[in-house]
Amino acid sequence: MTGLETAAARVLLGNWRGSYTVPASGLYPHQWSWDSAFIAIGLRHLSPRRAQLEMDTILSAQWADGRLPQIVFHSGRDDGYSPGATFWHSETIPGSPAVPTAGLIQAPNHALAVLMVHQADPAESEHRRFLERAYPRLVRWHDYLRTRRGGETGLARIVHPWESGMDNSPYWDAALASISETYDEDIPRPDLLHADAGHRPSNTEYGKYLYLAARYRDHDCDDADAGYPFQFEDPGFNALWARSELALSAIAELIGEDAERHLHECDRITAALESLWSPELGAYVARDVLTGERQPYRTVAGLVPLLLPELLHTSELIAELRGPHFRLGEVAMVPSHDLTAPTFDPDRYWRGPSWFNTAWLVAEALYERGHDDEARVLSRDMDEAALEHDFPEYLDPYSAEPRGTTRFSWTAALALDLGKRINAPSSPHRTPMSAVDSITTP
Ligand code: 2M8
Repeated sequence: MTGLETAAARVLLGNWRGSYTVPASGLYPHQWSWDSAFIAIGLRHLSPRRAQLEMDTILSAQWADGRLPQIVFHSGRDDGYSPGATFWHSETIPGSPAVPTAGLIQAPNHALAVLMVHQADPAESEHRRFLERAYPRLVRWHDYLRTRRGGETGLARIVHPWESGMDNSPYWDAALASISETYDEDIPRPDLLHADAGHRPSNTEYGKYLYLAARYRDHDCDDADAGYPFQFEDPGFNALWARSELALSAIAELIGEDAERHLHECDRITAALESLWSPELGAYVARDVLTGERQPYRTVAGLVPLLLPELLHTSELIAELRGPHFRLGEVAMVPSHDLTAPTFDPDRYWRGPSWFNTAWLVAEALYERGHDDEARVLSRDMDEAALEHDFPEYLDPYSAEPRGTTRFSWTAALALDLGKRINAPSSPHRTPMSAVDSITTP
């Protein structure tokens, strides 16, 4: 094993909790939805069975209406995270699963992860009927997005910044500012015990986050609260949905189900994404469903549609990535926000720093489109920063200095995945579990 593989395996083993992986042991001590899918993509190289279990565990927290929850609180306790199991009281909400969860959702990257986990060891996957188990759950998850979250444009809407996974993106600034209410109880910030306040969302933002989450919870998370004040169509979220439909078509093909319907869905969502294209910015942007306004910001979410084979504005997006706003190859990985915007902040969470999951998505898209050298540059950036700074959550794009917490699971998983596939395509596809078992966690 290389140094990166050994170190990444240590992080993933240290954050493993028997049937799932926490994103980081102090800051995020539960199972997060899109984190699990990203983590499984790396974990498959170490142990395809563990990666399958990771996905089985998140899929088994599905609600009766098909949603996959943002967070699963397996311990049933808050464990120093806010808002936790006590805030959500999901056991009182009709349709919630037996395990306590949050009521919100996160971006749908799960079918993509399930397919990649299967591909790591098809024989083992077939033996355990992994795809047969996952497929109906993934179909119900996507049905939830289409029927409960779908709107006139054909895209799915998110009802909370947390659902985008990019919590304090400038996309949400105007909508949050127009909400006069805030959470009227104390705003707990246990996160600040684990990360610098200057790297995290502000208290004002947290007041709005908790107000919106409490309101959603108090309407039984039923998506039928007509006056609900935050509803957005996000390009990253919808692009992952379309890409996951493509993965579902491959899964359906493998198990003898109808693959065509998923290809059509992928095409339908890809076409619908055009309503988020901003000709002025030359970028895909988020749209406020309540005002109809497209948000005037370039963010990394607007680059995620590059993952879609039939995307209309591919060349513009690649030019955007290479140009002054994102400076591919000149700064560390891919900044989460336009480097030239007055709202850019190199330190603060999703308002500028470079993240490993979005670098992976962009590298994957570049690689698939034949831009191997640029994909490798991203992969090398990820490897170097991951090893040098103990797997940081995110980076200042200019200095490549770490921000947020460390020993962060998707950083380890995705650096490992790209390192294996893109940086070293001739190396063996996966490491036997015996090699992993010989590594002791600190
Ligand atoms: C961050 O979000 C959580 C809320 O979901 C938080 O700040 O407490 C985001 O970076 C999100 O994308 C990620 O899934 C989560 C766990 O890593 O942390």
